[in-house]
Amino acid sequence: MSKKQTSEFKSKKIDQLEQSTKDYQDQVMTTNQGLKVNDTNNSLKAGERGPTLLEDFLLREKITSFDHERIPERIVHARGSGAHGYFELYKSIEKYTKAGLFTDTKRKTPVFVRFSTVAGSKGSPDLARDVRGFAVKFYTDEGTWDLVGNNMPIFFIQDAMKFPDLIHSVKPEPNNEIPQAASAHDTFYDFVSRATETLHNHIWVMSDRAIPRSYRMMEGFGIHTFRFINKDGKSHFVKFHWKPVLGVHSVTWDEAVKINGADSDFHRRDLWEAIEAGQYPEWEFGIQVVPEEDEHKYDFDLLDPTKLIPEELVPVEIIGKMTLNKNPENFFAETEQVAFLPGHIIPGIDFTNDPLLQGRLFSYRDTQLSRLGSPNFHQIPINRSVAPHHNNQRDGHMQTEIPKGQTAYFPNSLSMGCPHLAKMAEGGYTHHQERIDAHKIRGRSASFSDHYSQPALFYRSLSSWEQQHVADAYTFELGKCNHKHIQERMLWIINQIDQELAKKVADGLGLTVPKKIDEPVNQAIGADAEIEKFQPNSKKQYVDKDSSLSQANTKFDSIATRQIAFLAADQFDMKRFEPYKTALEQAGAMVKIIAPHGGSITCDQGMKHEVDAAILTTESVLFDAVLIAGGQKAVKSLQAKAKFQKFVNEALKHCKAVAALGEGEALLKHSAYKHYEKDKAVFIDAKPKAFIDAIAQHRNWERKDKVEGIAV
Ligand code: HDE
Repeated sequence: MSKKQTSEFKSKKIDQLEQSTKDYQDQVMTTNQGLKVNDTNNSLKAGERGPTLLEDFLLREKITSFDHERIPERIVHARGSGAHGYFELYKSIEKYTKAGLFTDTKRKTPVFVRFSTVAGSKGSPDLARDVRGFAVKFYTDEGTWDLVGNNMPIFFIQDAMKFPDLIHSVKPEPNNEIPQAASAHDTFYDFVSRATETLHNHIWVMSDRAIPRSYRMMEGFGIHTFRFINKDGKSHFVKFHWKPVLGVHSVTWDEAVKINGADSDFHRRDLWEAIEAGQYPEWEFGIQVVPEEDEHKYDFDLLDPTKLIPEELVPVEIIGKMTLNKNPENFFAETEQVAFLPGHIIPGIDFTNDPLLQGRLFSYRDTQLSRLGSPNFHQIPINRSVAPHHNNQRDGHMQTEIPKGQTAYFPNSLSMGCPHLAKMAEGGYTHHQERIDAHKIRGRSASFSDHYSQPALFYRSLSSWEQQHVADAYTFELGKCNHKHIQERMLWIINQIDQELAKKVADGLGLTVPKKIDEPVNQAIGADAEIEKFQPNSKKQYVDKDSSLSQANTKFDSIATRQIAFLAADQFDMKRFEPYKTALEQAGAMVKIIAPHGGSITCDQGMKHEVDAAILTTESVLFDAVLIAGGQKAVKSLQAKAKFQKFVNEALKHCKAVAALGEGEALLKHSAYKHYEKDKAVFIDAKPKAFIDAIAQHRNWERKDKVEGIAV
């Protein structure tokens, strides 16, 4: 995280956007035609109590505009938040690619990023258990490149043909439109249990990755294998990675459920506020490169998007960094209208035959046509490339440019052949020449048929607390299903991934893991044969564990932007608080005063302190750590409101760092946690550094079993 004063880079994309930005300060109100308006409160009527007149063009303009101000929400990824920034290259990788942004270390390439959930509607809560979209638009000098990825390195399905089925199964059920932004329902598990290619992405969704602490604390992945092409035309396979500088951190499911109620914009607000505070989110950019000759070296197919390349096999090489340093000026104009297309590509990068990627190359342009309403969506300011565009495409709804000249075709002589074709030396895009000699078939490669090895690798690689969270998530999700045969089928399938996991889930559901799946419907749809095909012995173990898959191995070196609740009331002990406040803020954390009432409180030194939130308006789950004020009178006031005790209990239950100053220990003493004195993340009058180090650890999971019984 860099501070605002050290990073005020303004990109050429922002310069371009400023030309379309409108500022209404000190301006008189007008109609869209520039006519000055002196009354926008009353319609034109025949008499004060009479009917409104058809003549009222002011009413008509205002109401018509309002009537049409919604556009269709994205069919998936409807809920999202965006920000501007830039990409910097650490070192040239010209041996792999000729792409300018990856060879010119002097460039700062402007980007716009949109993070999203997948299943929920535009207004759904941020903390749904779901995959997160991580879409990056690079405005490069050679054209716009969109890397439209997710926060998980694999996808649910292998072929675009199944995407509508997947999405129909996870979206609210069609008869009653229930549930919103939730995968815990029958149709999803009916599908997942029958389309076992989904299992790998599915187990990631059961993990903590699906409930991030912040967009700023999650990884991003391009998922598909792409190609890099260097200036000699040589191709390498490549997978793209984003690694957050703050590390990968999540909340617990109990917190997620409560955050959704306490602040359903939790992630959106977090991103916005971090950027406004000058705590710019940063991700390092990494690549996994596989030489073409190694295409068939692995136990999985590089074209199969349900498989990752374990970092133990191919390490990620870090080559650059992305910084987000500017919030949008207008949500609709920028975040809503931005259109990402995997087909937006630049010289030096090319596609592979991954059948999911191939389908995406069609879908995204198609969907923008109904969402944004016209093939001219590239002219919307946020979508404009910084590289100039010239071609013979013309007209259509909302053409905002005025193409000059007599011709709109190629070849022509009347315009001297212009716009003329790019020569290779001028950077014309050419496709990698891959030799294809094949039968036209509707089918799938046998090399895609191992559905269990990588879910098992993922589960094996997790720490014990992460594994417990996965078991809890399966139990919760399946517990919400109403059909026993779906639950049992899922248990049978989880058992193929890990028997201990299946047993835990079965115990939670009050069921047993079935030995055989015997459903009448199986024969009809050929599912028995499918199950036979994917028996556990096909499970391979090409690596024992991959450390990059566990959040226990992430970074724990910063408390930048962490939210610290300081529970305080009038007459709190300022002398004890001051060194904490200074140390926490110097380390980049945000200290918020939570008091019995709003307005301000006065410390024992007679100074007034503005209250950030009255206890009534906030919740423990919105904070990363808790600091309890000292001072007899202040602590008495805190004890007089039961919600302060609940606040502390909840922080303890969620394994967060808690520090009490002086008399503040009384709140800990009365908490439901009896071992607080021996806990490595609970402090009484300790040095601020100890508290800071514990916050940087994110959570003290050693406490997990001891706080199971705390009822909050
Ligand atoms: Fe998408 N996806 N997707 N998807 N996707 C869309 O495009 C689609 C897939 C992803 O913030 C839609 O503009 C198909 C994989 C993100 O605006 C739509 C298939 C990955 C976003 C669409 C996939 C993604 C979308 C809806 C299977 C990760 C949000 C609105 C072949 C690599 C972008 C839109 C934003 C959005 C189709 C699979 C990521 C309908 C057909 C795999 C981050 O076109």
